Amino acid sequence: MKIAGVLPVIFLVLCAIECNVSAFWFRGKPFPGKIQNDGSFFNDVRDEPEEDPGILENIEKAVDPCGDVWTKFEEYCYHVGAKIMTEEQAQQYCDQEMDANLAKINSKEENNFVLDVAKRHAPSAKKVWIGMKWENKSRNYYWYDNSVPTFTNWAPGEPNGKVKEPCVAMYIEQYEMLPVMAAGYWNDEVCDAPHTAAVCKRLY
Ligand SMILES: [Ca+2]
Repeated sequence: MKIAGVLPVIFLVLCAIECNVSAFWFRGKPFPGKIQNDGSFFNDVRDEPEEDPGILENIEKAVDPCGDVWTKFEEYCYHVGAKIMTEEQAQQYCDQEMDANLAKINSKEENNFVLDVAKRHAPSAKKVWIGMKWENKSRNYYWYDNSVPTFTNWAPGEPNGKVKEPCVAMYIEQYEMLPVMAAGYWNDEVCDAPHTAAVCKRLY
C-alpha cells in the first residue's frame, strides 16, 4: 500500500477517538461538526435565522411612523401632493390614494407646520386646499368631518366669497396685492381655483 493511501485511514482512526474537525471549512466558516466514536459525522450546523422583514418594518415605523412621502407633526402625518388639482380632485387624492383627508388645521403651530411642508413639497403651487368648506344651508364653515372650526387664519378681508367661493385654500407664497405677508393665511376660493395643490392629513 502506498503511503499516500494510508494517510487518510490513519487520520480517520485518530479522529474516531476524539477529533474536533473545526479545522474543516463549511460555507466559509469552520465546520462545527465532530466525527463520533462510531465514525459517523455529527454536526449541528443550522442555518442562521434570516432577519424577519416584519421586524425591520416595525423598527422603521417606530423611527418614522408616518413613512415615505409623509411628515409627522404631533400625532398626525401630513402629505402635500406636488400636482395642481381642483378641490374635488384634492379630496379624492387624499381619500383614495393616500387614505387620508384634506388637512384640518387646529392651531397656529400646526398652520406654520403645514405651510413649511407645502412650500417644500409643492414648489410649483401657490396655495394648498385644506379640508374646510362653506355650508350654505347653515351659513357657516365646517371641516370635512362636520366639526366647527376652533382655529382660523383668514387673510385680511377674507373670507369674502361665501356661496360663490365655498372652498378654502392656504397661501404658501407671498401675494403683493395683500396688505400683509400672505403665506400661511387662508382664502375662500372657487373650488377649481388654479395653482392649488392638496395637503392630506391622517393619524399615524
Ligand atoms: Ca376669497
